[in-house]
Amino acid sequence: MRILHTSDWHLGKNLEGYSRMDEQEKFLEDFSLLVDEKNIDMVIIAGDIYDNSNPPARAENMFYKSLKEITSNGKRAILVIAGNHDNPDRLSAASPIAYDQGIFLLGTPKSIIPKGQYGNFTVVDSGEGFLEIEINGEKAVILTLPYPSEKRLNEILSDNLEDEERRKSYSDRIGEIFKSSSTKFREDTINIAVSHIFVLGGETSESERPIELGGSLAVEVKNLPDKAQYIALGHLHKPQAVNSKRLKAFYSGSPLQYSKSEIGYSKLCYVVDLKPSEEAVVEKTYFNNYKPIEVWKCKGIEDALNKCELNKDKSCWVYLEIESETYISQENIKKIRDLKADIIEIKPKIKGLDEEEAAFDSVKEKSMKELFKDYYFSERGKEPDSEIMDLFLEIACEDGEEDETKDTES
Ligand SMILES: [Mn+2]
Repeated sequence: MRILHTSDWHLGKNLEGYSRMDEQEKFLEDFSLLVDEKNIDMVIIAGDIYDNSNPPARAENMFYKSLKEITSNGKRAILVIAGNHDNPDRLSAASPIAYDQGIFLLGTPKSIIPKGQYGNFTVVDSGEGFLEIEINGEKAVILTLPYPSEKRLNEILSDNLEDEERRKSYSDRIGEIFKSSSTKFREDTINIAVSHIFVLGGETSESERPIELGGSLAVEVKNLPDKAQYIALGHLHKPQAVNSKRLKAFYSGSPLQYSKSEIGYSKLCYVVDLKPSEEAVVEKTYFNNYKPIEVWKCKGIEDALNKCELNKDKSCWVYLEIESETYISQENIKKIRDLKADIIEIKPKIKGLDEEEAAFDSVKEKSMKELFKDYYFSERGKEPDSEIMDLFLEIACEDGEEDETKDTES
């Protein structure tokens, strides 16, 4: 059996207000071709399909369109689990029409795929946290753990565990779940697991919303299912293997660069060949990068203008850092933005001052209203209209009433 492991598509995501959906569409077109080329039996998407729980219609549309292409009328299985960015119920809501195509959309750790025929495949056994599927004469037992928030985790455990069990650390509780579902693994089956969790020791980027707060939602390597031949993970945006000599556990990472901390390496997915009781053969397959994120370090305004002129037709997102004696005038900011599209940020590097001092130096003489105007201009290349100005002043003048409710998981 040959599977393809990917994750963290984050469809609908913006980069500081700029939509990435054109790039995401290109990725999806390439991806459909790739699964054909590589003769993939089953595609596994390990969570964070969308960037948030209420994705734009265009993002949902491109997701369904590519699922349809990938599955090719139920000839190729697709297994999708929810990540911490997805709304689990919404993700699995399309199941009634997805099932016929051999597409499985799992929202929560409690989700169960009923036994039966799906497209060209048979789910011969299933329950909370696992399914056994027959694909072209081969059988695979798949442990499924969609993003286990503390709340969702308690929902599975609350029925049959004592208080003390429930107090166990998050990692141990995940370990218990895998231990119990691992009993479904057999010697005559392909044995794999899929989840969206943060494994302790993983290398993070700036574009993941942290799953763990203060480390409490991190999972230790010892709590992963060690009998699995391959563990397909989602959450970290840099592709990487979990640091373990025994396990083949991988983060595929996101298909696109979603922050400037993701510039230094290529994006990819894993193609994995599996046979019962044999070691998995894992191969990297790299994605195209249609619009890289770049940081341009410029010696001064002239240098910045030159770079923009030279690269004005290049497709890329740019963070401009300009060495300067003083802050950068609105006139120059406008010149730069007129020359080159998709400049995300223009940041002066003022000699002899650290960043904070520099920012303070240029702002201390101005009123809040002027500062907002400057900021708006630097971001949008135009002055804010009166409606936006009024709204800003209204908000800014409300005395420090902060929203205390913080959503840590959706
Ligand atoms: Mn993610």
